[in-house]
Amino acid sequence: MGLTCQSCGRNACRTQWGGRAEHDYTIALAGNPNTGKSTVFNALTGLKQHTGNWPGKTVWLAQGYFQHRDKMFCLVDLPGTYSLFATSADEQVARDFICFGRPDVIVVVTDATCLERNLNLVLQVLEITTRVVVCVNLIDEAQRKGIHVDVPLLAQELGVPALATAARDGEGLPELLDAIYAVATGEVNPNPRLVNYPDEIAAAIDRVAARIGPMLPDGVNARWVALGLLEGDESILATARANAKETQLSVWGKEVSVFAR
Ligand SMILES: Nc1nc2c(ncn2[C@@H]2O[C@H](COP(=O)(O)OP(=O)(O)OP(=O)(O)O)[C@@H](O)[C@H]2O)c(=O)[nH]1
Ligand SMILES: [Mg+2]
Repeated sequence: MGLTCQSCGRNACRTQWGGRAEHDYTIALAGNPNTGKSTVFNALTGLKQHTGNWPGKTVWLAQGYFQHRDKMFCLVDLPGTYSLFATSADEQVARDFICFGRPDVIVVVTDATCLERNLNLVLQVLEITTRVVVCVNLIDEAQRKGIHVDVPLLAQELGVPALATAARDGEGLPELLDAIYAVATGEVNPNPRLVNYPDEIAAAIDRVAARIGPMLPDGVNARWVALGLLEGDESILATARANAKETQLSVWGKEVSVFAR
């Protein structure tokens, strides 16, 4: 079975967990390649997972489940990506899920040994949603290399929860679970710092976002799609064009069927 935004998204959890519908949340694990996403995924989900091929792409995604306190969570392990301005098929799958899959929380797994490079993706994700948790992984490697990361300051600067983990050893994972829970349930409402664009660009984003906003389903950030279009992101344009007819009715609608092709 292929994994789609529908099968991986909130609806999937509702279907698979039946009566627990109102307690389910979908969490996406995003991050640069090799930051430990799958290690976090395996530690949190254990064997309760399955993989599927993203429709139309030879990209495998893993989807698994875990319970924390009174809530059931569906976790999706995304391919590594440096940027949401996607180039490879892997990156497009990650981009599509982050932008259009409407996860309740996005955990960006970063590498503490080269945090600066990883923050590019973090800032891009913060453009899309406020519901972000930053996981500063490989903190043990950083310590070994004499790199100190001031994680509380990072959280303060970004405006979202951030915590240190050494996922291979399970360190910091209880705190990560608490942060995911807090953001998913709304106990914590992050207030991320956003990029300030020059007035001309900000005005263009507003204009495009106002035009495309009505075509997008709830929870899809029109501002981000506008940014992608203004960047000339061919894959976003192609997605929009390929579905131009349905777009008038329900493309990028609740079913997000555009990705099942
Ligand atoms: N020292 C240390 N190694 C880790 C940690 N987390 C993961 N690793 C190791 O880092 C390597 C990459 O981990 P993965 O979980 O495969 O990384 P990934 O982000 O899923 O990689 P891609 O899916 O290829 O993007 C593996 O060898 C892990 O064992 C950690 O906290 N500390
Ligand atoms: Mg992986």
